[in-house]
Amino acid sequence: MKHYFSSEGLSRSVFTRKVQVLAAEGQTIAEIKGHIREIEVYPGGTAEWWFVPIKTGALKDLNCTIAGHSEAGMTGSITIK
Ligand SMILES: [Cu+2]
Repeated sequence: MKHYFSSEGLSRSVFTRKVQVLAAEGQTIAEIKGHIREIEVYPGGTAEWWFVPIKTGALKDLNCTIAGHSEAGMTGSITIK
């Protein structure tokens, strides 16, 4: 099942260096550069978000935006110190 990693607060608190996309076998298949707010990850895949924090904060808006997933507990918080 695919999932989303979504946090508007994180996107506003970091400078994204790149997002690296890996296939199920582990090899890199794409690198994405620029402003990122949400990443969709498919079954067996991996996305690595490389960033530099630019401000501190306690972010409570991490969630999966697929219908029913946040309600099922796919939420989280991020602390940048
Ligand atoms: Cu999900």
